[in-house]
Amino acid sequence: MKTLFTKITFAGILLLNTTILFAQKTSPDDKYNRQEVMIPMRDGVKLHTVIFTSKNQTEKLPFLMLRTPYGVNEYPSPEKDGYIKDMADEGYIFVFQDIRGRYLSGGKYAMMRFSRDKSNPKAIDESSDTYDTIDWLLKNIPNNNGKVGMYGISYDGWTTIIAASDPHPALVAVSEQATPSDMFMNDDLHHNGAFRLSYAFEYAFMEEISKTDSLYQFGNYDTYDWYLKLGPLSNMNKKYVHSKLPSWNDFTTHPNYDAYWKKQSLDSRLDSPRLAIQHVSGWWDQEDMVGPQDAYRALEKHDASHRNFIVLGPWRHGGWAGGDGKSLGNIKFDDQATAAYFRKEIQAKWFAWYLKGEGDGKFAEAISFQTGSNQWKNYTAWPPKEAVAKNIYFHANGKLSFEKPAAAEAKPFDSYVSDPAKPVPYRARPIEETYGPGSRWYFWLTEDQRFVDNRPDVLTWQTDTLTKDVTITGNVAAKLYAATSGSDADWVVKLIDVYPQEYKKEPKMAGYELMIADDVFRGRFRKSFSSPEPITPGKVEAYTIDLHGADHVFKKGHKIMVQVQSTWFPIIDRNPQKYVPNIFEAKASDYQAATQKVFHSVNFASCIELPVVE
Ligand code: PG9
Repeated sequence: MKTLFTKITFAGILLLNTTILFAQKTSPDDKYNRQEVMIPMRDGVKLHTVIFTSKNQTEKLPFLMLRTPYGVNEYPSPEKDGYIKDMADEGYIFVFQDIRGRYLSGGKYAMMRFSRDKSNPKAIDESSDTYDTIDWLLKNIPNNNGKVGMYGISYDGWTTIIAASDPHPALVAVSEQATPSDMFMNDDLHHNGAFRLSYAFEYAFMEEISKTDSLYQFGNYDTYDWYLKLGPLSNMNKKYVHSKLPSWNDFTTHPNYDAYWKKQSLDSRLDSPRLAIQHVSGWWDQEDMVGPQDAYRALEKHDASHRNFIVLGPWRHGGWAGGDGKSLGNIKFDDQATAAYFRKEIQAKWFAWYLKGEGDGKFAEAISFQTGSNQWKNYTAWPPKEAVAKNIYFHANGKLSFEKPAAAEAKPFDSYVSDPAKPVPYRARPIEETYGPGSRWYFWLTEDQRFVDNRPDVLTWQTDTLTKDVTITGNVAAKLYAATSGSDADWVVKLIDVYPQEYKKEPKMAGYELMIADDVFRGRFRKSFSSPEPITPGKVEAYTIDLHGADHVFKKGHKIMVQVQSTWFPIIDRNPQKYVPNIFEAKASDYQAATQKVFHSVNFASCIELPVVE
């Protein structure tokens, strides 16, 4: 993404059908000179690049580069861009590039292009394009100090880490922020094999229908209705996009975790950190929360020279790039400017040290803004070793407790009917187009979960009022024992912090239900993500669902809640609940209601594994 902030304005730009919001590219009071160049790559394709050099440059400076599919032509002079202002004040040579096939660059675009065949010297990929660009910059832009850093959010975070996986020797430090790591397991396109329908479709359309970003015209403000009326996924090509979106076509032909997804994943592309790498992730990142945690974990295994670091904060996707970060949606962080702090104290100091040798070079292995207590913490490892795994169990009568269910419990399960004809909305309707005007997409993970409390197809368990703080720092997982009357099922699990019913600190937040960790699991993949299998109707199966990292204090006086449901629409497509080999080819008649049972008995003790710090 350009940054979240420009993406919000992106809708405005489209509505005006013009770029007048940023029409003035330079102004006399700018602190930087701007030049636009077309840099040749090894296969002859030229990439459009905007370079800003300081008007008062007195010493040799390093480059700071960002490569993006979202168009760089309107980027303002760096001191006017809040995301990098702190660094602009310090002085760098800033480089912004349209990646191959996007906006003003030549060549053909491929969404998350695969790595090249290195035996072919003319073969290209994002790392070779970065390499060729750096080579050109070092030779053609005077007064550089021979060092390059890269940064960027999301797609731009991905181009950053891909550059770092096969780097030019001058690339010495990167800050990858919200990179996706594995589009089948986490991040934008799927979670645990469940397809992120609305995001995947709207993003593929935005990037692939033309060289510049464009929104799909739904003609229906509440896209919940539109996606429901769409019916089976095969209607997308039949009725609407007629096979024009290469990525959508790939989604439909790769419904399982096959070589296509494995080749694309970072796991298969990262070995050891070859330069200093900072990973940045937001606790409520609605697009790529897991990617940086995953990339950090993959590299950390081989980080002999201590060059791999992670920063975790209370942010939405890219939320650290602008604004002060004192709040997110309805959630406030005790007046702490978390985003401004990141930019000045973490991001700027990181690059100052690695690119200019300024500062003390002391960076904690993991820096986290712990939510609930609202404090910055430094850890020597992520997840920290101090946390002890402790299960919090589901019980009859909607109770949740650290005690295991006893033999005597009355009812061994709770149940609900999940009907694909009436799926649970993932956020309160209307569900505006993801990047459409007035969209509340950016904050949905912090939305009050009371909006589904009264639904018969959402189960809830909660603790008594906590008599002391419960701190969780590390990875959270759900262990679900569940059965379905169908032959496939999705399981959505949400770990929630319930605010006190009387909340003097902020009365309108009384009783608020804030998601702390959550995810969906597509039942067919319980044994293997590559070879799905039907579920035997009625059979109790065990599901382990990774709910990823959290650093949160459930405060004394709050309650801990868990919700389970089987639809989360339309961010997740509807599971037909009748097993079909490829859901993209399911017929309307395959979509069937099913009775779901979630067990809480001695033998089938569903629980959430919490990383508790005493
Ligand atoms: N989340 C966006 C994205 C990244 C990579 C692939 C597909 C989508 C983004 O904000 O760039």
